[in-house]
Amino acid sequence: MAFNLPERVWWKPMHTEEKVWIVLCVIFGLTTFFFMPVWHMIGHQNPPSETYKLLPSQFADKVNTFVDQYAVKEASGEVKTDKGTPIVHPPGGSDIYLMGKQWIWYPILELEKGKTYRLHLSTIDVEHGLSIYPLNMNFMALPDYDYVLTITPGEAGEFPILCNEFCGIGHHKMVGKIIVKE
Ligand SMILES: [Cu+2]
Repeated sequence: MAFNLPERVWWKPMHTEEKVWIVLCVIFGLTTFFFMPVWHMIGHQNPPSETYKLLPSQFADKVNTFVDQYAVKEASGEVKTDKGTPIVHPPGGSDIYLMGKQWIWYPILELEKGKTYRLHLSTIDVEHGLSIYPLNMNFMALPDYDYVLTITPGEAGEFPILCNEFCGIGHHKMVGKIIVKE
């Protein structure tokens, strides 16, 4: 077996087409880079950035008070649930709460189409990601932070909500629901 030395000058000078491509790529990269802050100002696609710091136990208390106040009741007086999770119907314009915990979204929100709500999002254990399906929307949910999203459902139906941050062994089962009524 023989080893051959590489040619002393192994590279070839750049071809004109290759130079053109590199210049185009650099221009494209720089344009998108400098456009980022511009898009932030004029893009109208940033979530509202209202956040509060609070302990997970404080958030859990708020969620429990919210569920007690607005839980949907069966004719028998029992709280209506879906697979064990209570269904909550808050009035339009109110503050509503959604809590991520290993491995459910709690509670199930029943909202009215066209009404605006202030959705408080947080978790009481680890980081979770709120993904409202099939909308292309993802929001990070972090313990110790109450993240407020102003939402106005524009379409009636049932919208599954998924967790999109790996949060442990039951992550794939972490599916909740938002119900929007006409
Ligand atoms: Cu998860």
